[in-house]
This record gives sequence, C-alpha cells and structure tokens, in this order.
Amino acid sequence: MSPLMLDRRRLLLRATSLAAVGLLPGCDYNDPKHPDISDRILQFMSRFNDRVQAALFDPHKLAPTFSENLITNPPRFNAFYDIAQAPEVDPLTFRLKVSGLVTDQSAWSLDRLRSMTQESQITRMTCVEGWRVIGQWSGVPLRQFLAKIGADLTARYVTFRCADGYYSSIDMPSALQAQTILALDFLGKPLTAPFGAPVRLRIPVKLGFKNPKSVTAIEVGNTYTGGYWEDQGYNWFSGS
Ligand SMILES: Nc1nc2c(c(=O)[nH]1)N[C@H]1C(S)=C(S)[C@@H](COP(=O)(O)O)O[C@H]1N2
Ligand SMILES: [Mo]
Repeated sequence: MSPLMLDRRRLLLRATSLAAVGLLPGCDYNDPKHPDISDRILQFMSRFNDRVQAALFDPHKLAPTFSENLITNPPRFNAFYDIAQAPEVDPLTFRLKVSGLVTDQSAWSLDRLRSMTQESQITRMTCVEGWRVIGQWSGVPLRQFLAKIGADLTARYVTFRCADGYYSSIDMPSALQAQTILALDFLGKPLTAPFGAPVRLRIPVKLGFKNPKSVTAIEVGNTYTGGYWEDQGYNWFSGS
C-alpha cells in the first residue's frame, strides 16, 4: 500500500469514528439554549464527510457499465412530485444558460448541444429510496462542454438549475469524470419530459438525486450552492 493510500485509510477511519460518535443513540447534543446545535453538528460532520469522500474519489476510476439486455425498460420515474406534473420544455425555444467562471457565457440551443460529439453509456442509477435502474443514456460529455465554454476547471463547484425548480451541485473532479454527460437521449431517442427532457445530467459516480433533470442553467463557481435534497440534510458528495 502506498503512503498516500495509508493516509487516505487513516482519514477514512477517523471520519468513520467521528460519525459513529455523532450517531450514537442516547448521545444528546440538545442544549435548550441552542436548540439547533445538534443539527449544526450533524451538518458540520456531513460537510466533513464530503471532504473525506472528495479525498477518496478517484477521477480515473470508471463506474460499472452493463450489457443491453440488463436495461430497465420501462425506466423508473422519480421526482419531488408526481409523474403527471413533470415540466414540459419546448425543445425549439429551449436555451441552456451558462454563467460564473466561464469565458463564453453564450446560451446553448439543443441543436448546438447535438452538434457536439455524443457519447453513449449503459450505466446504473441508484436512488436513496433503495432502488436502481440500468439505462442507456447518450449526450455530451460534461468535461468537453466545460472545456468548450472556457470554464475554470480549478473551480470547486458546478451547479445545475432545472425547469421544475430543482437544483443540485457537484465537485469539479466528478464533473470532469469521463462518464459524466449532459444526456439528451435515452435508448437512442430524445429524453421524454418525466425523464429530464430536453437535457439532464447523467453522472454514474453519484446517487440519483445528483442527476438533475430538465436542466436550464449551469453555473461554475467557488461558492457552495447545495441542492434541493442536499439542503434538507442529504449528504452533498453522495458518491455511489
Ligand atoms: N429536475 C429534477 N431532477 C431530478 C429530480 C427532481 O425531482 N427534479 N429527482 C432526482 C432523483 S431523487 C432521482 S432518483 C432521479 C430520478 O431520475 P429518473 O426519473 O430518470 O429515474 O432524478 C433526480 N433528478
Ligand atoms: Mo432519488
């Protein structure tokens, strides 16, 4: 084992024991003068946990891929609302906005996104609710998109905002991982509204809730932006 690996292991062990202390039943942080102190401790530990996961993340390691016969068809829908409420985005007037630490802030039409090199993958998506789907998504590798818009690739966060008000953000190394794509197609056909039309993030190295659908804006920056579920206590890094 390399010294780096040893360091990483020690860091992980330390993090695990800290988490264990925090989650010990009967361990009460509730101070009546500071009613939200336990929340803040848990939040602090979750952010610490993010740093540990970021340190352990290997940007060159690929998420598993699967054969066609394992694809979940029909796919499974999930959002913070019912399938009938999924936003309808007009593909003709659609523009993907980009902002923050990028040199080219011009908006992207679907045609322009489709003019970029497309990549296809058969990968698995895991939802925190305890189910998984395997799907075939194709689209523009995010690393190529970020390079194209002149994004500062040393920035900490890439944030995605969606047509339904959903949002999420990811760390730059995960954004640059080879399988992270701005997906336009599912099984070779344009995404349908419930599954993120016209463009969604497909990031197989992260849990389902970090795969925002119907993305309308991408921001690159160094300020933590959280996310819809992240702000409600779900761990931000959430690698899978
Ligand atoms: N815009 C938007 N994106 C979203 C969500 C959402 O509610 N709105 N839910 C997330 C969650 S929790 C999961 S598990 C996946 C589900 O994607 P699917 O419907 O393609 O299975 O989308 C994620 N992206
Ligand atoms: Mo999810």
